[in-house]
Amino acid sequence: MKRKRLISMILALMLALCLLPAAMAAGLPFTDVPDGAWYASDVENAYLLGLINGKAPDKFAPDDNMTYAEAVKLAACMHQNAADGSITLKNGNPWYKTYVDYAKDNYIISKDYDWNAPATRAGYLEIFANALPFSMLSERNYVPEGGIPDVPISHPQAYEIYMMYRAGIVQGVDANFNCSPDSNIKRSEVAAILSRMTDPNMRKDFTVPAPKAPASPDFDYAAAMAVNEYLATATLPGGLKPGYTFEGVYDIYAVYDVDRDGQKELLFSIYNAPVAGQITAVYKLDTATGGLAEEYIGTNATIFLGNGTAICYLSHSTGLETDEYWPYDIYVYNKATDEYDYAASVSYWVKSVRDKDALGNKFPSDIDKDGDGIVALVTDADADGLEYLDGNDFEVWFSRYASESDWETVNDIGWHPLYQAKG
Ligand SMILES: [Ca+2]
Ligand SMILES: [Ca+2]
Repeated sequence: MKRKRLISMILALMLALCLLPAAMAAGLPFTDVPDGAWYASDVENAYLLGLINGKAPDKFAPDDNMTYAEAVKLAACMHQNAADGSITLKNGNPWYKTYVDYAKDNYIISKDYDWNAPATRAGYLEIFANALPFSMLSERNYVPEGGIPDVPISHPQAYEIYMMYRAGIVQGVDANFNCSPDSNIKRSEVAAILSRMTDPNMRKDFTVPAPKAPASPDFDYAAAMAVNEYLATATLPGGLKPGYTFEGVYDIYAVYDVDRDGQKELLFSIYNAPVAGQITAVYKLDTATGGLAEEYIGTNATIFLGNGTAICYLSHSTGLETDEYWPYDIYVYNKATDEYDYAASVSYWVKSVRDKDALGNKFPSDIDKDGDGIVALVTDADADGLEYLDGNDFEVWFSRYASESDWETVNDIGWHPLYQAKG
């Protein structure tokens, strides 16, 4: 908190002592930035800080669009300036290659864009939300999930767009806080974003109202309200309170079609909790009530495979295992009920850890046919009792849940931290 205030003060001093008087004396060289334009002070600020140039000595071209290549150059330079205090990046071949490489190396971007195409507002905000450390984009505005009317929670860039609203970097294109995510960003808007990102004094304070209830059940609305409820009361859909009062970035959420039925689900993974509350839960739209219904609940160490199998690593070992051979439950997605069913449990006995179990039974060397000192203990939901399996027998048994190729399909769930300014 103190440090943030200090940075603001330094910036304010810089502006007050040197930059602003110079600006007033010199003025902007641009003939196409009218004094009364909403973006005039932003252009002045961004230009004087060296963040953006004109398109010609006397033209800023405020209504022109910006390509993804130009956006990444700005983001890379802003990041380098914040990290090193100076900008040493130069053009490459093609000219934007050095900036793209820098942006990837520093986790500003994680994919390639259509570099010569004009950037959309959503694409631009996605890049710039990662151009400064999270701590320099801390939230100052209450923006409930779902509150930006044209950015539903399942929008691919929703997380970054909401972050930029909450940090006061953008406030939308109209009085209803619409974002217009698919329209192309203008250079005037770019100047405003650069100026507000660099100078916290330029950021905007506002509050976005709660989303309006839709006429008919809607996943995006139900998921957004569930996230808002968790942030407010640490309560999950159905009333489960897994952990502690929500206090910061510990828990994560995602919107993702994890069961691959063509519909997205809302996932929570909880870490800010006692061990029993450290869960991952999957919720689908309940079309009868318009709320959410639980589809899966297990530990927060669950891996969802693309074939519908979920491997749920348990929170405790049996004491006969190593980290490499940790016990897990297996769940299988049931298309008919649209829920995950418990299917089996697997634990291991690693002889080098203990050669007798808690009951004094000796390691079953007769079962360890391949002689590697490891046997699997398997419980099937539809069979009674524990069964020892070894080597190839275990591989054959396990293959009903996942083949080698199924492990290549592990869902890459785009988790995001849950955070929110207090409402
Ligand atoms: Ca789904
Ligand atoms: Ca073995």
